[in-house]
Amino acid sequence: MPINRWKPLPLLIGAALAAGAPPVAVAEPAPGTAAVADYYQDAEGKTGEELKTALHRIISTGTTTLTYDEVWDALKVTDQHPADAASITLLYSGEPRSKDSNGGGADEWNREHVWPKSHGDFGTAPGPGTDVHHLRPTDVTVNSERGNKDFDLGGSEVGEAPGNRTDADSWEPRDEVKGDVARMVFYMAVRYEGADGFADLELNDQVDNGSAPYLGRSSVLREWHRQDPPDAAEQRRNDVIYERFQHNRNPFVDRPEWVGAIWG
Ligand SMILES: [Ca+2]
Ligand SMILES: [Ca+2]
Repeated sequence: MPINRWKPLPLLIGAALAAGAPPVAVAEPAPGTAAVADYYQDAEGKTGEELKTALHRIISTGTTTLTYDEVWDALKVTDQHPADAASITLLYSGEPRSKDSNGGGADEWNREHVWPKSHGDFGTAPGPGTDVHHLRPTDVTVNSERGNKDFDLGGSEVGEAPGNRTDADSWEPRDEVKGDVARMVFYMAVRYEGADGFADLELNDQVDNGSAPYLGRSSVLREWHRQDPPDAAEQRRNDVIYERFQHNRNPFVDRPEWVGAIWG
């Protein structure tokens, strides 16, 4: 991995300088910021189930869990439109929408669970249903159209979100967020392992998973991860969640090679 991939936040560069630390970590692999240089220490050198277990422990430790109500305010920060501070970016269309336009109307925005909450029946109690690593702003009716479908290729184009496709049993996001969606799903499979009364969420290679705690198709998601690697905006979102809200990170945004190391 190139070590200059990361663009640390100016704030953290300043903090690192003040602490006498070098402004940019040069160790391989480069972490997101100087503040997370040790974050993945216990996962280094591991693969397979051992890596998954180590990452689960890392991303479940010292975290803050939001309420479903707090998710609104978090998304207004994590998904703020880059050119309009009064708007969020809709995940599936990429378009801006006013932050205040979230009253439930057909052309307002709401909180899409990229891992559908019925897949494992976790609802919106604090836990997987409020985890902003996979919660994103979407148009209300586009959210309904996605429903709880698994991810797969194909179908007809979604009218209100061009580039996305859907049929009776699957949803294909537009190319720009295919990898983002895949990495959110990978995060959920590692973060939730059957603790605190919630189901153990896992990938499989099917559609039509219904209310089982599975989401597919894993082969397609891995391909999307390769086609659409993390960009600066996705890395920045991960940083903001870590620094300001949940104090945990999506390892697959930071270390894309760990997808293959766990799932082949
Ligand atoms: Ca992307
Ligand atoms: Ca799991």
